Amino acid sequence: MRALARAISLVERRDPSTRELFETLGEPRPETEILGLTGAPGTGKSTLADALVAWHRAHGESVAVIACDPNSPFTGGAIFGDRIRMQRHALDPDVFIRSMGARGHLGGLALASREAVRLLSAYGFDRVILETVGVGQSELEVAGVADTTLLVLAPGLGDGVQMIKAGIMEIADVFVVNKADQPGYERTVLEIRSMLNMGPKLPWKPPIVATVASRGEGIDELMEAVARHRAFLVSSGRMEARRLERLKDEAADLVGEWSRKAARRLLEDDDDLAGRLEADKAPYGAAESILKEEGARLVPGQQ
Ligand SMILES: Nc1nc2c(ncn2[C@@H]2O[C@H](COP(=O)(O)OP(=O)(O)OP(=O)(O)O)[C@@H](O)[C@H]2O)c(=O)[nH]1
Ligand SMILES: [Mg+2]
Repeated sequence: MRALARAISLVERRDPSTRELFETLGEPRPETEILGLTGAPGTGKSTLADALVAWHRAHGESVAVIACDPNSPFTGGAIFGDRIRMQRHALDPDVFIRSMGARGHLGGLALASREAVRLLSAYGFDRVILETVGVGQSELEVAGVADTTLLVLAPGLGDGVQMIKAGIMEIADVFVVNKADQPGYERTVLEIRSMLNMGPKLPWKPPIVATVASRGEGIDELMEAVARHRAFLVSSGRMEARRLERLKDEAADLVGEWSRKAARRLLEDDDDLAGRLEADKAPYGAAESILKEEGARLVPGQQ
């Protein structure tokens, strides 16, 4: 468990030494179910994650939760509110919970969470839950890591408008209307339903499930919806397709991560490049020549 935590810290720091590890570990085991939890702040994602952990443990499954915070540069797995909330699982060896911040660039958190999933899967966890805050770009990327993405909404937070704005409808495989004990819950369900009806007909119609996460209510129905989505992914061949898409995303993100770091170093060290920037008064020529002429040196460990 300690080695696992350390490996996740290396991944979070984007340490190049992890490459060796992943060349040995390969892809996550196909039987590991990866669940994404996203939604606006305060909708109850962490409370729901806690309820899901309890549900999985009651069904004899081991479960890991990674709380991704795109707004934090580096959490180092520090103890914060969510972990304290989940302390009832603290002594359970079949539960692993930690937070992860976003370091570096866009795509960094997606890469880190994908690699964390690989580690957790190799370690043997049956289920991995990725919680991300909000509905911005990096959260969408993290959602792309999951097999099934749950979009969590709560009544009275004006989420309907927010969803359309962020174009987030497409990433929801299951809609969760949490805080169903609060007034306005029927209205939120109606809003989602009418939005779904306005959109194009899709082969998977995302179900809407009501929960009261704080009391553990609706979790059976929710997990049933998740299982149905998974069965759909497998039977339609989308599971396989998603895995390849994810590898494409990862490869592109790695090109970004590697080349950005190395280019910054080259630009510091190379007087010709600096001279070029000063002459051009524009970045394009220097950027192009770095990619064309220094390609091999952009790969970590190749300079
Ligand atoms: N009434 C009610 N309150 C809930 C329910 N689920 C969560 N809450 C409360 O809503 C508040 C926010 O819950 P969190 O689980 O922290 O929400 P979150 O989405 O993780 O929030 P961020 O991590 O800040 O984005 C807490 O005070 C919870 O106790 C619910 O089903 N009903
Ligand atoms: Mg939370």
